[in-house]
Amino acid sequence: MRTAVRIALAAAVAAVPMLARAQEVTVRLVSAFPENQFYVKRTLEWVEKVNKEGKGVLQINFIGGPKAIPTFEVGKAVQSGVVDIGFSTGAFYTNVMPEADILKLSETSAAEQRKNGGYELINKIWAEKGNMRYLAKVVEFTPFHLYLNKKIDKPDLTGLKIRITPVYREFFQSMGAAVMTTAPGEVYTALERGVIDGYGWPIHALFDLNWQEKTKYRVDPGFYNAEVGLIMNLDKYKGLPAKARQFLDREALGYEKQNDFWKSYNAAEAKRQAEAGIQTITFDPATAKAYVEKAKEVGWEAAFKASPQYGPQLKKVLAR
Ligand code: 173
Repeated sequence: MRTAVRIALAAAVAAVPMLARAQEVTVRLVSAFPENQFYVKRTLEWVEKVNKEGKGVLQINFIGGPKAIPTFEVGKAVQSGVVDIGFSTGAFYTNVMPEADILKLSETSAAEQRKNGGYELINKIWAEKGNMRYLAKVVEFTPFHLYLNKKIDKPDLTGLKIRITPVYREFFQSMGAAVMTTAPGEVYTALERGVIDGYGWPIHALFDLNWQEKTKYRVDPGFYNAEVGLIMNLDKYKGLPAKARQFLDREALGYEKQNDFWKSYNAAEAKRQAEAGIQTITFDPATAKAYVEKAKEVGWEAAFKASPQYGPQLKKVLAR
């Protein structure tokens, strides 16, 4: 072959994958939860699957956890487009919009919210107030609990200092607690130094951060429903090529559809806590019922106050 022809051919062959690559979009993801948390490990497995199936279409680049962007700044980073996707719970980005924390009051499932208008409403609010697309909820069916190092015999937290996020604020304050907001990454040290007498946290993921070493009691029953989701900068989402956007929607929904996983995981985690020597504090049935009802009442009251516009609309699709 003549050199010129050979060069032209080689260029044509090289151009094929280049064209395919030109279509491929890479998005950047950060986690508001510490990298050593099981949540993140599970999400990275999902990212690996996405990247394998998304060759030539979409790739996700995991930037890191709170060392990259602090826990309570992830929402802002997604809103402004500093990063494309955030892995976070709503309680961590109430600085973007108070509605974010209302998702903890979900009694209907994410699957039900996809059908009852909830998913559309959430996306209307997230777009309008947060410049975000709510891609999927990937933690649910998970109650929060109060964990303590001092024993109580009734729902009275007077004189106790409790670590919170917005999730627990009004409820714990209604029981007389002094509260202190911290990111998950700071709880271990606060416990170790005796700065706090307890903390709010889901039934699971205590062991990820070694808190079992510094925790004596879990108060039962649990309350609310932990929500962790994937949120995306709206401009970035809208700007994706249609094929990439549809692929991402499908993959995110596939992740959400695995949420039943948490039911068995949570049962195993409760058992593991007992085996680690964490004792449960329980109340008589009437007190336990009143405790859960109070959480709910206080939660919705705060939600309506924080968002007179969307609180009532959210209640219609989240509450049973
Ligand atoms: O306690 C927390 O940090 C918190 O608000 C939360 C919310 C969802 C899942 C895990 C933790």
